[in-house]
Amino acid sequence: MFKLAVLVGFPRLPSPFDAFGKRAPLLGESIDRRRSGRGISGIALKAGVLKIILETRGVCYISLMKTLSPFRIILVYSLFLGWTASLFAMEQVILDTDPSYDPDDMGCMAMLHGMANAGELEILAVMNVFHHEESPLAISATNAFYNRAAIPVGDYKVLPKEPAPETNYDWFLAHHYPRTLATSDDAPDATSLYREILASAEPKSVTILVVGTMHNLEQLLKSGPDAHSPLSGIDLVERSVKLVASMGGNFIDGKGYDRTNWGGADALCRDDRTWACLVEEQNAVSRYVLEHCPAPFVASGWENGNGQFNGAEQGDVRTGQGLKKLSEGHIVRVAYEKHFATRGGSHKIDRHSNDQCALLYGARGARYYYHAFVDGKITLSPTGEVCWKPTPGGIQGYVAKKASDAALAEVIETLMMSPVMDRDLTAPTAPGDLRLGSGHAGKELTWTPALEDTPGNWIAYYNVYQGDDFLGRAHGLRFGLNDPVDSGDAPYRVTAVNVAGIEGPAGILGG
Ligand SMILES: [Ca+2]
Ligand SMILES: [Ca+2]
Repeated sequence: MFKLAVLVGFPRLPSPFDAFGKRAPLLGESIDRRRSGRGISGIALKAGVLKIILETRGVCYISLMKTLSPFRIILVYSLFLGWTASLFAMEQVILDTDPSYDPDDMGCMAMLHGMANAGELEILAVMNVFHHEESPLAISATNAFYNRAAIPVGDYKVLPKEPAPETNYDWFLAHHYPRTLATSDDAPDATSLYREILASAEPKSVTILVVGTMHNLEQLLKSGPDAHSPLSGIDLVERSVKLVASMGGNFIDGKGYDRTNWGGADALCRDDRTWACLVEEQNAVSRYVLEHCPAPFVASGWENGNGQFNGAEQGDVRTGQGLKKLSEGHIVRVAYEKHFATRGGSHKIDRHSNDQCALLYGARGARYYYHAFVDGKITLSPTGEVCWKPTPGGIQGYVAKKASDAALAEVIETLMMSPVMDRDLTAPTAPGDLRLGSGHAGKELTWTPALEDTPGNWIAYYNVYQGDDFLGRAHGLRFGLNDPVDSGDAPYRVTAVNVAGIEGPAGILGG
């Protein structure tokens, strides 16, 4: 395995720490990024491990090990494992999140960017489900902070937006960090973005990580054929989605009351804890998804991250305090500090990790972290009671902690502290094989994927032009031409844009 890593893995090593390059200005780009980025783990890697790896390229694993301190052996070992694993599986994920009152959503974004650095996964999009104007903007700022500003951000459009309280971290991030989204109106509708991405995805390839409520998922499942796909939402999810991993429920002994994203439960209502009462609308949304989702669905209940609640005695997985080791302007550290500033002070910022526990399973699988019970059916009652039963042919389940709370916390917090890679300034290749054809919704332009071979980076979307006219953005491999601008016989041009926002050369048709 290690020999394979040496021979095959090395050529895939990323060069994330190239000299700082020029980057396109983002909205509000006056922040001093030297203050706001790149934590100590990045510096340690830059100064040590990568230098060692590059200098010892071709040296066999054993002699390499002899030259390294135990600390570096662990780091190199994990790099080997990461890149070896990445040869076989590059997960493609969509994060569905509600950055607003809980900072664990920011912890999830940090974890995903860290796993993307190591080549474990690609973040196809981040969907916001919260009604704050600043929630999608905070997502955009976070992607920009990690030098992946072009990752598409979808938004739940059913409810009108309202401003976040100025004490909230989503408000602060939106007002203090550069971002690509100017307002939430600039974010595409999450349902449409989901459909466009899933329509071009490989069969059963996309993992949806839901760490907020399931309103976006409900809209997706209820959607009908549109310009992106002739399939219903349910058929599209069945075709393209590999797994839905959700933070929600309560599976202590396979049965209990939810108190989180699935609507809470009236059984937990107490005079001093009205927030734990059932939210009927949220409960109804979650029931719809659980009853109609055709893809494998696995939940991590509140007892995993926050099991020290209401006498459950399941243990908390506490993370966050390690963020204090990052630079003062690090966006995730700042989010945690702002969250706690009005809740006892920003000096102590560790908390339970419900969202991260669910995300860890969704992105990496059970590994040594969890026992996974995935061959059954979950039911959620109108009063918030959750029940899981093994069922022949069942594809729904839950995970229960296998590793210790401390071990899970260390895995999660280490990922939350992942370095910020330098911006990928090398452009993707041109899309290939442009064709005009007739799709289900009329005339359409299709192409084959462009390539982006800088490790830790990928194609975010495609720009479509006719002549000098910009026709629009495509989040897949097709673009409908039912409403083209009148550019006569001017050639069509399609370019790929990587997650860093660098646009490649055009594939050209006609002219
Ligand atoms: Ca959340
Ligand atoms: Ca590149």
